[in-house]
Amino acid sequence: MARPKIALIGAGQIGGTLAHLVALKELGDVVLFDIAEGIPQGKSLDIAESGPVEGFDATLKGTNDYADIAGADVCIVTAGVPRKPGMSRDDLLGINLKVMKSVGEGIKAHAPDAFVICITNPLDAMVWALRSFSGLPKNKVVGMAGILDSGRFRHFLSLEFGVSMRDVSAFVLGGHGDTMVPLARYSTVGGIPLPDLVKMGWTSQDKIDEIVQRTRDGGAEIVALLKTGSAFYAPASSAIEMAEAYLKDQKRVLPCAAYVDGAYGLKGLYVGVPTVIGANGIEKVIEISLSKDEQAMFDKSVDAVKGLVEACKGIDSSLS
Ligand code: A3D
Repeated sequence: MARPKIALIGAGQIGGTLAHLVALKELGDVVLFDIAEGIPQGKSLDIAESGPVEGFDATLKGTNDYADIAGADVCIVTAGVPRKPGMSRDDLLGINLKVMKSVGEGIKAHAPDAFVICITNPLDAMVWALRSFSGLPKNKVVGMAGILDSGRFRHFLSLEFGVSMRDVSAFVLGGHGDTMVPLARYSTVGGIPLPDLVKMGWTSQDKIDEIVQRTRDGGAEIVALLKTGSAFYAPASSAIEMAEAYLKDQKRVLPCAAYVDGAYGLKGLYVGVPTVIGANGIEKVIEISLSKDEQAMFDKSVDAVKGLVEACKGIDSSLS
């Protein structure tokens, strides 16, 4: 059986890291696409030359031609511009919307059967636009954010409790922005929910509140440190987890920016929710019950996403 073909649209910081991870994990052969000439070719060759040392079997091809992504099983989209210190994700909307148009048309023409994972910011609006421009089925186009946001939450919690990150699970809902909703009630250490851990005296509510805020600001914390771009290692790992769930039909329960129509009272909006990912893409959107306060935070986050979607429609009249 032929190896899966994985097209990475955008060969910048995340794209290059994705290519390396795909090869190291032997998930398939890589086509690395970018409009910048030489970058995808150079990165692909560099990673391929690590193959004899790492001992992986995968081919890597760098390209500036969409025809090379033909028949891809998975496309991971990072094309566009990342933010710089002082910028919000939303400041990227105008420029990245144009990029989504060309990427969506490229995927539509050459890889219409792919499972498409969008990472470009502002995430929830860009994945919505990419889905519209590509015309692909809604269960096959999804955004990566929840795994990263909950990964950050898990990391900070493991530091607070002094336990393995593997034993910490965490839940983040809503849009990938300042209004994201980390849910303490559904986050656990060794299966024990955070509110119970506060009652047990292992931590304090103030500490949890601090960690929730640090999670919300997790992207900005890295941007402020790097100064020249945004996070790329953890975002790449998170998207790879989604690609692997699809390629191996793992039925993983993963938080993603999925198309929600009906659940959570939403009518056709991309927003971060728990999902099941398997061979059919997004196979299920899991609707959890929310307390009054949680619902209010979720509604605020949804409103922020709706505002960005409306802004996209204002810029490009072909979107509806
Ligand atoms: P960067 O290293 O700048 O790479 C972006 C690449 O896109 C560059 O190589 C560009 O040449 C390329 N590009 C620009 N326009 C096009 C086009 N029309 N077609 C193809 N390629 C193009 O950025 P990065 O890899 O650090 O980040 C990529 C995106 O991911 C940015 O929008 C970030 O804001 C976003 N991001 C999202 C998350 C989430 O959690 C959702 C996290 C981190 C970064």
